[in-house]
Amino acid sequence: MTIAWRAKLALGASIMGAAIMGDQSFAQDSGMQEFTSKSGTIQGEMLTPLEHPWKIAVLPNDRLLITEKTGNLRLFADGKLSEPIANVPKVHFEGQGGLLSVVAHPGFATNNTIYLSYAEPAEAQPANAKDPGDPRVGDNGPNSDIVLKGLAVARAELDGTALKNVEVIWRQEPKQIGRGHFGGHMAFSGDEKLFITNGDRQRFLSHDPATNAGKIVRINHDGSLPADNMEQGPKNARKDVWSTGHRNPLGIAFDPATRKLWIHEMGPAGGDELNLIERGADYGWPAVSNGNHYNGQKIPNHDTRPEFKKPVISWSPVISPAGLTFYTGTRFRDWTGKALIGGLSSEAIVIVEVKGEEARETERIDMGMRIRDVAEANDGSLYVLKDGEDGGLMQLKPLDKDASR
Ligand SMILES: [Ca+2]
Repeated sequence: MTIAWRAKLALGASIMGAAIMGDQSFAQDSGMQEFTSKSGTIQGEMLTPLEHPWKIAVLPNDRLLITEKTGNLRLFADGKLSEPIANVPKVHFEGQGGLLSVVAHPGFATNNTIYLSYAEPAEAQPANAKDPGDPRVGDNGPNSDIVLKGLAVARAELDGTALKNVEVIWRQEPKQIGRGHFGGHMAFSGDEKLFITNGDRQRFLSHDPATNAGKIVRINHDGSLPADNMEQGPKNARKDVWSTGHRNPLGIAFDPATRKLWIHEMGPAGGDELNLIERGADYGWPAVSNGNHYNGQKIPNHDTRPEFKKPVISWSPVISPAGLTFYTGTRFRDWTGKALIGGLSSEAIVIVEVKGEEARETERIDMGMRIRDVAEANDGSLYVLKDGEDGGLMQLKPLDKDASR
C-alpha cells in the first residue's frame, strides 16, 4: 500500500508567501508541498495554522467555518483566519473531547443556522469521581480524566463574528466519565433530518438500548424526535436511535448518487470499518469486530455472527479514519463521485469507489501528516486539516495538466 510521495518545500513559494502575509506567525508555516496521486501531482498550500483543528464546514462564497478542539470556532475567508467566534458553548477540552464538528443547515444561505457538536461537562460533578478505566481500551488509564461529560449538539445562528440564539438540541444520555470515543460527526439528509455519530465513550455501551452512546442518532433539525426511528424494544429504550452497535464513528456522509448513508468507524486494534447505514440495523460492536482489544483480548470476527451487519470495507492494518466526504467536483478527474476519507495514523487521504452498496479502496494519497478532515471547496479543490497542536488548513489542487483535464 506504500505509494511513493514527495513533500518538498518550495522555498521560493514560501518566501513569496511570507512577503504577502507580512510578519504574521504563520508565515513560517506557509509554503507549498507536492503529493503524488495516480493521476498526477497534487499541490498543497498551507493556508493557516490551527490548534487541534477538527472539522471544516464549507459555506457559500467560499467561506469556511473551522472548529478547533480547544473550543474555538473560526471563520476563514479571503485568506484570513478570524478571531474566535463569540458565544460558543463551554466545552471540555481533554483527550478526544472538546469542540468537535460544525455543519451548516441545508438552508444556511437564508437562515444562517449552524450546528456544533462538543464534549459538554455536566453541570453537577460527582464527588470523589474516578475514571473506572478498562484494560481493553489501552491508554485510558484510571483517573486520566474524571470530569462527567457527554457529547452535545447545539444549534445557533451565525451573526457576523458571534453566535446568537444558541440552543442545545440534543445530548448524550447518560453522561459518562472518560476522555474518549465521543464520535461527534453530523450530516443532514435531504429531508432535513440531522444524523449524529455518537461514540461508545470507551464504556462498551453500544448494545445498551437505555443510552444513545455507541449509536447513530437521528433527530429533526430543531432537536425534536421523528416518529420513525429504530424500534429498540425495551420500554426504557432511547427514541433518538437510527442504528446501533457502533464504536467510535468519526465520519458520516450521504452518497449524492444514491442518497445512501455511509459512516466509518475506528476499530480497536485492527478492524477499522466503512459501513452502509440502514434504519434499525446492528453493526455489532462490542460483540464482534475484525480487530481485537488493545490488551490482546480476542473479539469474534464479524463473519461469526451474521445477525450483525458487517462492514463493507474492513481495514487491518488500520487507517484511523477521520472525516468523510463524497467528491462531486471534476477538478480531480479520477475522484469524481468517490468517497474521500482522512487518515490519522495512516497519514493519508484514502480514496474509496462506492457503487450502490459496494465499495473498494482505489488509491491512498500519502500526505506525511495526520489528516483530521477532508472537505470539497466550491471550486472543486480540496481542503484538508492537518491534525494536532501544530495543525493547519491546507488546500489541495491538481498541479499537472493530466490531473485536471
Ligand atoms: Ca462493526
